[in-house]
Amino acid sequence: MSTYIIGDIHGCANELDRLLREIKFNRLHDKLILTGDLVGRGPDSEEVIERLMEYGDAVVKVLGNHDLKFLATHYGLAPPKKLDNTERLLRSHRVKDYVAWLEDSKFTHWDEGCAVIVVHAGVPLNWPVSQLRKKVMLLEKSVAEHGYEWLLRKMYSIGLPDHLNNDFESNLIYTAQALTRVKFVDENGQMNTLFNSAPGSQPNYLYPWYACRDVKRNAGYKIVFGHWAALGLTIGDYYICCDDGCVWGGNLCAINLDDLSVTKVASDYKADA
Ligand SMILES: [Mn+2]
Repeated sequence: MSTYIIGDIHGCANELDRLLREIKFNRLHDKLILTGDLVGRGPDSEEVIERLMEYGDAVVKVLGNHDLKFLATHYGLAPPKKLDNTERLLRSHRVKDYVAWLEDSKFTHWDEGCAVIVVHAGVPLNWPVSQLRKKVMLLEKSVAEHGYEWLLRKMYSIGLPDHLNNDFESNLIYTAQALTRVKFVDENGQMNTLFNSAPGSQPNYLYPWYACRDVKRNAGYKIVFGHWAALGLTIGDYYICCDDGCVWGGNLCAINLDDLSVTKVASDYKADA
C-alpha cells in the first residue's frame, strides 16, 4: 500500500492516465491525494473528473482556486471565461454530479501517519499549525451548514479582506482565499495577490508564504501544496511543492509519501498564458 500525492492536473487527462499507469496505481491498495486545481485551463476537465470518480474512496482531494472558480461560474457568480476552458464541463449533462463530487472536498487534508498537511496554495507564514486547524474547522463547519454557493457568493463579492479584521465572515473568507491562492505575503502576514510569478521576482517587501515556516510553526508536519507552477517541484525540509506546471508544458508529478520518491510524466499540452 502506497500513498501518492499528485499536483495540479488542470484538465490534463492524458498525463493523468500515463502517470497512474507509471506508478501502477491500484485503487484497492493505494491512496491518491490531490492538491487541487483538477479542472480549468487544460483540455479535458470532464475526463479528469470522470476518471477520478471511478476511484471512489481511494482519492482524497483539496480544493484549488480553479475548482472554486468553476463552482462559482456554475452558480452564476463569475462570468465564464474562454481561458478557463471549462465550457464543456459547465454544459455537460453530468454537471451536477461533477459539482457534487468537487464539493465533497476539504480545504486541507491532514495525514497523521505520513505527517503531512495537504493544501492547494499554502498557509500564511504567521499562522502556526494550531491556528490553521482552528481556522479550517470554522470554515468547513460553515460550508457544511450553508453550502459552497453561500461561501462563493461572499468570496466573489468581498474579494480579499484584511487579515487583521476579526469579523467572523471576513475571517472565513480570508482563510478560504489564503488556502487556495496564497503565494506572497508582506511583513505583517497579509497575503498579496498582485504578484504571481516565481519566488525571487517579487518586490523586497514580500516573502513566499513558506519562507519563515519551520518545524516550530509546522509542529512536525510537512506542508504539501501545488498552485505555484513557477516554483515547480520542490522538496524542502518543511514543505513540498508538487506543481511542476503540467498545463504549461511541464510535468505531472506523483510523490510517494513513503520514501518521497518522485515519478514524472512530461506534458504534451501547453495552455495559453
Ligand atoms: Mn491554483
